[in-house]
Amino acid sequence: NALLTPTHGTATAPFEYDHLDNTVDALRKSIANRLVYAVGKDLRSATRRDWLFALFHAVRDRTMDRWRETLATAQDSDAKRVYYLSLEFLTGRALTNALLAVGIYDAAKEACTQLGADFDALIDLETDAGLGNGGLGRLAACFLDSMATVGLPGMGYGIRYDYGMFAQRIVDGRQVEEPDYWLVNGNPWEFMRPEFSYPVQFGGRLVQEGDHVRWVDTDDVIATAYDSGVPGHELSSVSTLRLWTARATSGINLDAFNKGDYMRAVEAKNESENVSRVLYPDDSTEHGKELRLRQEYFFVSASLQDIVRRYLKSHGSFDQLADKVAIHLNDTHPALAVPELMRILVDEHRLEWDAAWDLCQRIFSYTNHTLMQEALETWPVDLMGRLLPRHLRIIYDLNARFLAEVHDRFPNDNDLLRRVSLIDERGQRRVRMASLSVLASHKVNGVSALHSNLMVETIFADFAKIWPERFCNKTNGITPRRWLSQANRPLSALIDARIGSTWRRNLDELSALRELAADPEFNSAFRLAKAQNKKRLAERIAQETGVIVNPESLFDVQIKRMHEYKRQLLNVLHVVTRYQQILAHPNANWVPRTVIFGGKAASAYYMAKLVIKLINDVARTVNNDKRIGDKLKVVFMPNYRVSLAEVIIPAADLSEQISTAGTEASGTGNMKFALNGALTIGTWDGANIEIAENVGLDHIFIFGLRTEQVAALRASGYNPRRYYDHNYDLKTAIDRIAEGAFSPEEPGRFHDITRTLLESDYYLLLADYGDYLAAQGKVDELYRRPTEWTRHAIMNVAGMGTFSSDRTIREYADQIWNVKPLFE
Ligand code: GL9
Repeated sequence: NALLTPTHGTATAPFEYDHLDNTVDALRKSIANRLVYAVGKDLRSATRRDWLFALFHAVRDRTMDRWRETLATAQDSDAKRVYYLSLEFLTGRALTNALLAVGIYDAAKEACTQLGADFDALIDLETDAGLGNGGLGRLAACFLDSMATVGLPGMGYGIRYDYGMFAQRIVDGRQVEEPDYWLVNGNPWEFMRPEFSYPVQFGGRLVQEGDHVRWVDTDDVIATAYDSGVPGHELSSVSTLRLWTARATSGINLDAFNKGDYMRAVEAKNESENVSRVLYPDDSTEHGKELRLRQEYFFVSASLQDIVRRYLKSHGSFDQLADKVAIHLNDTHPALAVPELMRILVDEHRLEWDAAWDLCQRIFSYTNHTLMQEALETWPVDLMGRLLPRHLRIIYDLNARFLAEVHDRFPNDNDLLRRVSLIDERGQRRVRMASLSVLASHKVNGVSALHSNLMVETIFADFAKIWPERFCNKTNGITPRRWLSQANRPLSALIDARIGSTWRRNLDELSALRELAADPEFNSAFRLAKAQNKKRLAERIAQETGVIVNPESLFDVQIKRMHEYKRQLLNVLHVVTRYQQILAHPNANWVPRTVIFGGKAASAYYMAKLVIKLINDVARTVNNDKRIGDKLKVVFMPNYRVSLAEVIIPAADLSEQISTAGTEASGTGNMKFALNGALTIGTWDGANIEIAENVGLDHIFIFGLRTEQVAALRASGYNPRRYYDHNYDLKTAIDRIAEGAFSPEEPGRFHDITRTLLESDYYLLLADYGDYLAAQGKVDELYRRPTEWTRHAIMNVAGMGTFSSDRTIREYADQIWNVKPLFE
C-alpha cells in the first residue's frame, strides 16, 4: 500500500507551535485553535463534545514531544523493552489524568471558563474506556502508568474492543446489561497506525516438507494498530498502549464476489471482523467459546509479529532477542504467545527448535491471578486443532520433550506425568494454558505473599517441585496519581500542604504523616477533607438512586465484581441483622450507617445476580421503613466502573474486604480505600494481610477464619446448620430473608440463596458471621470517637507507601524482566 510506506525523511521539521506554553492565555488559544482546526467547529456551532475534543487535543499536543522522545530514546539506545500482553486494559478516563500529568489542570480549567465552556461538565462527559472486567484489567492500566512514571521502556498490547464492559442498569432491583459502544462519538486520544497491520491466520492445514512445516489455506484477518499515549507523572516519560482492531482482508470470499454476490462477500467480511468486537464480560469463569480463543490468538499473533519486526529493524540475527525483549503474560489469556513465537522463529525464520525454545524461556514470564479451579483456562484439543493446527502441533512437540525430561528426573512417577502434562487427558482432551505458561516462563509470580505461597502449595505444586526457583511473589500495587492525587483533591491538597507534593512519585514519603496523626489541627483538616468527599458522594447517590443519605453517617462500602467468594452476601447478613436490631431496640444509641454496594455480575452468573436483587430488595425495605430513619440506609450504585470508583473511594469510611481466606488473590480496591483514609474490615486474605502489616494491626479490623482454618473446617465436614442453630441473630437474618420479609410480593424469591447457605455454604459465610458481627461492633465503637477514628485513618494513609504500583513495577523490572529505566 503506497499510502502506508514510510518516507524516511531526515530533516527535523520546524516544530513551531504554541503547545509548549502552559499559561492560561496559551491554553485558551490552543483550545480554541484545536476547536477550529482539528475538530472543525467554531464557537457558534460547537457542541459539548466538540469542546471536550478540543480540550483533549490541546492536552494531547502537550504530551506528543515527550512521547516521541521516549520512543526515540528507547530505539537509539537499543534498550531492552518489556511488552505487557493483556486481554484487558481497564484505563477508564484519560483526560484528567493527562491534564495532571502535564501539569495544566488548573490552567486548563481557567482557560475553558474564559472560553465560556463548563470545564467540570466537560470532564464528566468523557466515556470510560472499560476494556476490562475488574482487578486484572485495572492492574494492567496502573502498570502502564507506573512504567511511564518510572521511565521503563516498553508497551502494552491488547485488543481495541468495539464494545467494552457492558453498562449495568438496575431495573426493578435487577441487573440489566446494555452494550457499551464506547467509541460511538470517536476517540480523541488514539492514533490509527494502519502501517502497522499484520495478517493473522486461522484454520487451514499443515503441509510437511522435510522437517519443515507450512501452514496453508488459512482464513486470514488483518490486525491494525491503534496507539494511545500513557503520560507518566510530570511527563517523566510516555508509554504506549497498542490495541489491535480486526479488519477483513480485502481478498475475502472473492468467490462470492466474482459471482456477483456482493452482499454475501461483505457479510463474510463483517463476520471476520467480529474478533475485536466485544470484551467477554466473564470474571474468570466460563471458557470454551471459540470466539474467545480467536481473540486470544488474534492479539497475540499481531503483537508478536510487531515485536519481531521492531527487533529485526535494528538487529541482523536473533542472537540478542532475549537481551532486548521481555514478554509478560498477564494471566494465561495470552499464553498462545508461546507457540506463536516458536512458529515465527522456527517456521518463518528457520531457527533450530532448541535455539528457539531457549529464547522463549528467557523471554517469557507469567502472572497468575487466581487459584480458583474453575478459572484455570483449558481449551479443547479439537477446537484448537481446527482453529490453530500449527500451534496445537507445537504444543504437542513441546509436551513430548518436556514429559521426557520429567520422566528422566522422576523415573517412577507416572501420576506426576499425567498431572504436569500440557494436555489434560481426563474426558475430552484439553490444553492446559497455565501449564503451558509455566513451562515457557523463567519466572511465574503470584500477586500477594499469601497467594504466591498458596500457588506453589496447590495449583502449581508439581511444577514447583520441578523448578522451585521459577516461582516468586510480586504484590500488586495501584497508581497514586489516579487513586489519590486525581480522585481525592481535598486530601491531596492537605497532604501537599504538610509534607510537600513529591509523594506522587515516591509514595513512601506518606510515612511522614504518622507524626501528624496526633496533631489536632491536621486531624480536623483530614476529617474536613473526608466530609467534602462524602458530601459529593451523597449528592451523586441522590442523583443516581434517589436515596437521600446523611453525609455524617458512617459510609460502609463494598464495591467490586459480584462473586460468591467475595461474600457480598455476608455483608447483607450484617445489614439485615442490624435492621432487625434497630427495630428491636429503636432507642439504643445507634451509629448511623450508610451501606453502599456496587458491582457487576457476569451475565450468566445466576447467584451473583440474585444477590444484586436481594441487596436492592433489602435497600427498598430498609430505606422506606419510617422507624429506621437515618440509622441505616442501603444503596446499590448502578454501573460500577473506574470513573465511579474515583468518586466513591475517597468518600468511604469503612472498606469491606471480606472474602473467604485463601480466595482473593490480592485485591487492589483494598489498597485504594486505605490510601484514601478508609479503615478496612477484612479477612486474613490476599493483600489485606500485607496492608495490615504495613498500617499496623491496631489500625484495621481483621476477623474470621484463616486459610488453614478454612481448610481444616472443610476437611472435618463443614455443617452450616450448626451455626444457624446456635446463633439467634444469624438464624433471624436468614429466616427473614427466607420468609420473604424483603420480597413480600414473591416470598420465595431468595430460597436459592437461603437454601445454599444452609445446605452447603461453600464460602463459609455462616462460620465467619459471628466474628464479622463482632468486628462491626468494634467499628461502631470507634466511629463514636471521631478524632480517634480519624487518627486511625491517618495511620492507614501513612502506611500505604509500599502499595504504589511504582514499587511493584520496579520489582518486575529488576527481578523478572531485567529491564532498566531509560531516564534515571
Ligand atoms: C484478579 C484477582 O481476583 C484479584 O484478587 C487481583 O487483585 C487481580 C489483580 O491481580 O486479579 N484475578 C482475576 O481474574 N480477577 C481479579 O480481579 N478478575 C477480574 O479482573 C474481574
